[in-house]
Parts: sequence; structure tokens; C-alpha cells
Amino acid sequence: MKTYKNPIIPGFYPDPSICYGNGYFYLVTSSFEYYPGIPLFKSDDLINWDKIGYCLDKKNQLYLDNAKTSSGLFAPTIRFFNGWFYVITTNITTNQNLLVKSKNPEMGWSDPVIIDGWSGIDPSLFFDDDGKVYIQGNSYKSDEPLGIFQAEIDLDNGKLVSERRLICKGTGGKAPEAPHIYKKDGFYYLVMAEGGTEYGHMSTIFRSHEIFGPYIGNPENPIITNRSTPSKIQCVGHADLIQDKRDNWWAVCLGVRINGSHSYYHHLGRETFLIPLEWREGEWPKVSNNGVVDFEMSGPLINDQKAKHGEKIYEFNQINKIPKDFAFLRNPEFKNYLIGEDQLLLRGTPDTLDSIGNVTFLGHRQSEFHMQFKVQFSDISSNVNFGVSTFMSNHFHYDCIVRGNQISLRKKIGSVETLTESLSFDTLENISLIIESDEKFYKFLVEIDNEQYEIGQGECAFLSTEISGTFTGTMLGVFCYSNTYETVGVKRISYKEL
Ligand code: 6LW
Repeated sequence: MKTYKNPIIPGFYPDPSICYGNGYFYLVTSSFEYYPGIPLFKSDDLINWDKIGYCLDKKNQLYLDNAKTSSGLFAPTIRFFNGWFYVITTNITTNQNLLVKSKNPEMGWSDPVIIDGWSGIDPSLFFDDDGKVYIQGNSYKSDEPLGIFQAEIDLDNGKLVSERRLICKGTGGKAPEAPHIYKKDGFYYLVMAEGGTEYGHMSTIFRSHEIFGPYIGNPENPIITNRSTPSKIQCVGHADLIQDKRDNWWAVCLGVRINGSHSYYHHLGRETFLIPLEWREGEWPKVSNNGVVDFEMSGPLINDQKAKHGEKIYEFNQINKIPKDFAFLRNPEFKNYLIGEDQLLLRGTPDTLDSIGNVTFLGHRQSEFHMQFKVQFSDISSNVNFGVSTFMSNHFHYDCIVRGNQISLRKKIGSVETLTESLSFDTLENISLIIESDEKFYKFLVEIDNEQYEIGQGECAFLSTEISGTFTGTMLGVFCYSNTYETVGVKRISYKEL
């Protein structure tokens, strides 16, 4: 037995789904209005994960134009069958469920096949021993009862080959969703999420001898939940189960790290957690710690969890493409992000962070409460406004913004807006903008000639999901605007957890 720390993938990485194929574990998460879509991770031990890219990283695979906040790509499922990896997900912006496949996830994914006649969110796939494949998802039509639906599907063309049937209503919790089916000891087991993705969230399990049911619930449901516990991890649910190379079972699930006391908030987003389980032949699975996810857990792991790497530094004179740690908002115009010899040149558009248009923005997930994010600028054109942002959505963000030689902090909290008094500087040469944070506050600083000046502070709570109503988490971003499409250079970005 070895101990490990949760979350196994910190920061805004919700709705995890996991599979094992070609000797490795692969894990995907939702990405909403961010581009590229569906972050993809790889691991050989379940606790050390490398982000290897994205499943939808070409513009023709992913339509996100004018995607509203927390729309775009919802919960994906990843499965491996007969040498192929499959990822199925929902684009809420186009109202389509779509499937991509790959023989080698590192080398890219196919163009999407749209699943005709299948709406709703949280699509999943189950490959039966007889070669038949089934799609599951949740109800979507107002005349459908709440529950999990299923049909047989032909994956080559994305066509349904049976009718869509309700297979399980859950235990009666709100929002029955996130279904996944596994076959074990002659049973089909159906795991789902109920209670909504908020503080009532839970995972429940059902089983049947027939793929279409009837599914009977585990008398000990829910099998995973942190609701009503004093844990600083809450909203746990949306689990996917996996068997490791030595036949031990595990669940990955989402959860949030909360702040506050009686009235909680979270702003890092929903993150990915791991919990071990024991699953004896013919029995219901028994999840460790009574199904309560903890910060430190132990299980039959093959490796130790590596220490986190300290500071991440992105020197744009040494890299020739945008690193995969960064995300764009919606469908980016790549000509507005040009990596030259010694800097990244950002070209502004008239669209601002308040809009759902074509704003020039590069975001890095905030993965810990205590951190520093720093951006060094160069070659500033006269008609460009630029800065750094703690960005939760186009309605909720704090921006340290440079206009001319004036620097101020603009806070946008829904319809409430504030602007601090500006500091002005004679020269902005080699200026760096810095965001520092703890659990409660963001602090914005400017560094010029090795001197730092504070521009202002803002509460993390006002960007939280509880205030902003988002499915996402805080991004630390660099942005620029320009009515005349002018540019600003970025020489270096660094991110460190403090
Ligand atoms: C997702 C649903 C959920 O599709 O939140 O927590 C939705 N569960 O299953 C968006 O992430």
C-alpha cells in the first residue's frame, strides 16, 4: 500500500473519464468554451499524469464560435476497444453529440462523427463481448422522464441501430447523469451521478443481467459522496471505474476544494480525484473510506507520487508553438498569436474579455490557491490595451490592464464594475505584470526596473462558481485589445505554486 495526494489532477479538470489501452491509462476531462477541446492525460500508475494534448485540437473538429460561458464541450467518455481509442462528448453550443477515434492518442484524433438522433449530455459507450456497442446518456426532452437512456449504436457511421430506451431512473436524486457501464461476473453494472454537480453530488451503482435492464440499485447507495461531511473536498461525483494492471479497482471522480465556513465557495474549478475500491466476485464494490474522498489516501499503487515541479517557465524565444498548458477562448484566430524569434506577438481585436467574440487571450489553469503568475511584456504598440486577468467567465474577471502609460485594476463581478485609480509610469519598457494569490485574495502587481508596485486586490469569492454560476475554474490569462489590431510582445510567462 502506498499513500497518494488528491486531487490527482489539480485545477479546472472536471468530469474525468478513464480507460486503459496499449499499456497506459488515458484520462479525459471537459473543457467548455476553451480551445483546444478535451484535455488528454496519460499515466502508467494512476497517480502521475502527463498532459499529452487534446482530443479536439483542429478547428474543423470543434465549433466554439460565440460559445457562451460554460457551454461548448461537456463531459466526455474515453474507451479502448480492439486497438482503437474512442472519445465521445457533447458540444452544447451546437447541440450535438460527437465521437472521435484514434489508434495512437499522441498522434491525433479523427474528424468527429456526429451521433444523429442522440441528444442530451454525458454520452458513454459500452462494448459488449458479442461485438455490440451501446451508447448511454441522460434525458434531454422535456417529455422524457429523468434517467439514463441507452441505444445500440454503429460506431462506423454514428447511427443508432435500436430505439432509445430508459434503462434506469437512479435512486431519485436530482440530475441523474454521467452513466458508465461495466461488465463483471455476469452482471452489467451501471454507475451514474445524481444530486447535481453541486453539494448534493454522489455516485450510485445498479446492476442487471441484461444490458437494457431492469437495473437494481445497490442497497448501500450512494457508493461515493462527500455530502454532509466536514471534508474540505465537496461536490464529489461523476465517477468512472477502472481496473489496474494488477486487477485492483479504482474510481476517478470530480470534486472541489472549498473555502469559507458555513457558506462555502470554490473558484479553482472542479478537479480530478482518485479513490480505491474493492470489488469481490459477485458482490457490490466497496469504496475505500466509506466512499468519502480525502486529500491523502492509500491504495495498492505501483509507484510513488512524484513531487510537483516547482516553477513552470515559458520563454518565448525558446519555444516555437503555444505550450499545451495554455488554452484559448472559443475558436482562436491563430494569426493573432504569432511566435517570432524572441517573443510571442499578441494582436488585439476590438473584442474584450467581456464579450463572447474573438478576444485575444491565452489562459493557464490556476491549480493551487497559493501561486504567482507573471508575464513579461515587450514591444508595446501605442494603440493596444493589454494585461493579465483572473478569468472565470466573460461576466466575472479581474483584469490588471495597461492603457497608454496608465495601469489599473478593473473588477467585473456580473453587472458590478469597479476600476481602481491608475498608477502612471514614464516608461513601460520590460514591464512585468504579476498575479499572486492565497485562498482569499488575488493581488495584482507591476514590476518595472526590479521595483514592484501594487495595483490592487480582489476577493477570490466573487469569481467563484457559487457567484458566477460556472462549470469552469479560474484561468490566469494574458490578453490584449486593439481597435486598430495592434500588437504587444510577450517575452516570458511563469507560473509557480507558493
Ligand atoms: C456534466 C454533468 C455534470 O455534463 O456537470 O457533474 C456537467 N456533472 O455530468 C458539466 O460538467
